[in-house]
Amino acid sequence: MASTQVAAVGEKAPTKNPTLLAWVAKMAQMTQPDNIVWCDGSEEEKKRLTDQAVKEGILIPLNQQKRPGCYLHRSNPNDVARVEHLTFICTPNKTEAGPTNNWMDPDEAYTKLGQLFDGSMKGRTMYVVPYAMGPIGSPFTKIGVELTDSVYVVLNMRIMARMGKQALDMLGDSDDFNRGLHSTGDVNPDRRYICHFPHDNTIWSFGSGYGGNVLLGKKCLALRIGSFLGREEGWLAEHMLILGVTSPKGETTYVAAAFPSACGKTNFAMMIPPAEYKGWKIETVGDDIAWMRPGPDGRLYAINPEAGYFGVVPGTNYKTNPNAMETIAKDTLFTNVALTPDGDVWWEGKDGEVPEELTDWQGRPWKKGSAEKAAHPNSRFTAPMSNNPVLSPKANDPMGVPISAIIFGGRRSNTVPLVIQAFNWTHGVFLGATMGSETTAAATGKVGVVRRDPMAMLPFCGYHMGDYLQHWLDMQKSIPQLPKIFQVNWFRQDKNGKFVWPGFGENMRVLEWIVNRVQGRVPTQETLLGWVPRADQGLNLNGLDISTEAVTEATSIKEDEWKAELKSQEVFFEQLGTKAPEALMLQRKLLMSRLET
Ligand code: SAT
Ligand code: MN
Repeated sequence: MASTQVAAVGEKAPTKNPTLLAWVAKMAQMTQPDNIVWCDGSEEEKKRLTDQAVKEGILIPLNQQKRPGCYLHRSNPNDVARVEHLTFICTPNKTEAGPTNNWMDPDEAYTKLGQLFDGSMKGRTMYVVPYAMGPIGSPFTKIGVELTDSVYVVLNMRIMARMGKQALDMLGDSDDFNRGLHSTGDVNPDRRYICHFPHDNTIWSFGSGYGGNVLLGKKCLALRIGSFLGREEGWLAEHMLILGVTSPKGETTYVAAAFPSACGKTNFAMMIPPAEYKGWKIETVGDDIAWMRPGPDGRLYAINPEAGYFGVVPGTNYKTNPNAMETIAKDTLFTNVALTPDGDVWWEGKDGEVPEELTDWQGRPWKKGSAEKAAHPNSRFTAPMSNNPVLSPKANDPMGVPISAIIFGGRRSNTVPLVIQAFNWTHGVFLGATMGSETTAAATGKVGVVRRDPMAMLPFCGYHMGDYLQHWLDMQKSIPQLPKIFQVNWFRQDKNGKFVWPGFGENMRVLEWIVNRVQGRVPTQETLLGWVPRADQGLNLNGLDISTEAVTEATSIKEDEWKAELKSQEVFFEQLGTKAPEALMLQRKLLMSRLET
């Protein structure tokens, strides 16, 4: 880009922020876009960019009677999920990134990606997307600016974050913003890199157009860079939903819960309690990310930094998640679902009959009974949280909500019982640290293999996992009123491979027990793993169509399984080397001794 055009970056720009202008000019010099468009987040801009995306075939308008304001996007079939093997933490020192992250030297990464970005926006437009993660004006909120050549990214960022003028105004003249650079490149997996530079508050993403690889506010800023900042600044950036549960008496308890990608965070956050729970209410603060810090009253306060949901579509229906169905009824972008002949969307697990004929997620004709899935297993919706019928009135509260319970939940077909309460904070951190989960389609790679996924943060922790766990332990000192910690598993199976716990809305029963424990109301039973519901005064199973054997199976603790589990935990702790926190090693030893006696 010629220097006169670079000057135009400043002239057309709706800001005088010198750091921002200089950085945009520098990035434009490298990527050489034909145009630079500063996004303001207005309705007019949304319409203009949507029309343009439709004209270019990036978005397919859906039947506007059936789904007003909704569009379908088909990504490149080689680009359908996060790519963990191509995601890097670039710290000067490899140890800082730790053994669970891919590492690249920052100089090497800037050079390598610089070559890819060099001229990558020629013939394209660079969109400057200022965005806020967190409510405007909140002391928790962080500002980011993403430069992207993808109109799909702009339209998604507009839903997922508070984007445009409001973010730019909040930034003012400050130089404290995340510098995100994204180019779709030629969508070649051999030239795909998602690089994080935590010391520079910078993210460079090249060669993808999909989800968590490119919506840089989400996993990249809110979790990887966020966790790094959280450690420096004394807070926690977590892969957690946040919900408020209100009892018929009007008492509201806020809960944060970590589950790996595609394990039901969105469903849990929007759950409708079963008929038995008349008068109870669940409200969503967030469905994926929680930023938590100690508040002035000694409690731990959480905000959801996002403004929308990027949820898994397959399996969503009026039984599993009616509120999600309402949320995606309008103003939603669908990615990689199937298209019906009348211009609606379809996916495996949707309510009603399977249509005879569809266009599949790759745009190919599809017939009922076909062996191939019509929608990609990781197909997604991007929907504004304001569409959610049970959005918490606190979702935009700049101070966030006080968290009384933290839940850790993996996807485990065996070993881990339905619910356990940790003995104390350190033991709770141990439960979170030793979480295992079977892999899902949310990341490329084999599905269904158990991997250690501490706090569901394995793919999202921006520094050494051992230091991260120590940070969790250290946070105890700055939270006088600690939340209680729990572990759950909705995914236990019997020997025929059938889920023993019905899950979804019925998880309300487990949540009620958690609330009762937090409020100090029910007695409990001690086991070697932690506190569990008592057989007599424990889980409310009234009106639940489930056999006693199934409940026994769901809640059972099998010592042989736990001996194997401890072995696999050992491998994980060994990986952390000298950074494995002593307190957690001791927890492991205590559990081992309880198992042996
Ligand atoms: O593609 S995303 O990373 O945003 C979704 C997920 O894996 O949770
Ligand atoms: Mn997630």
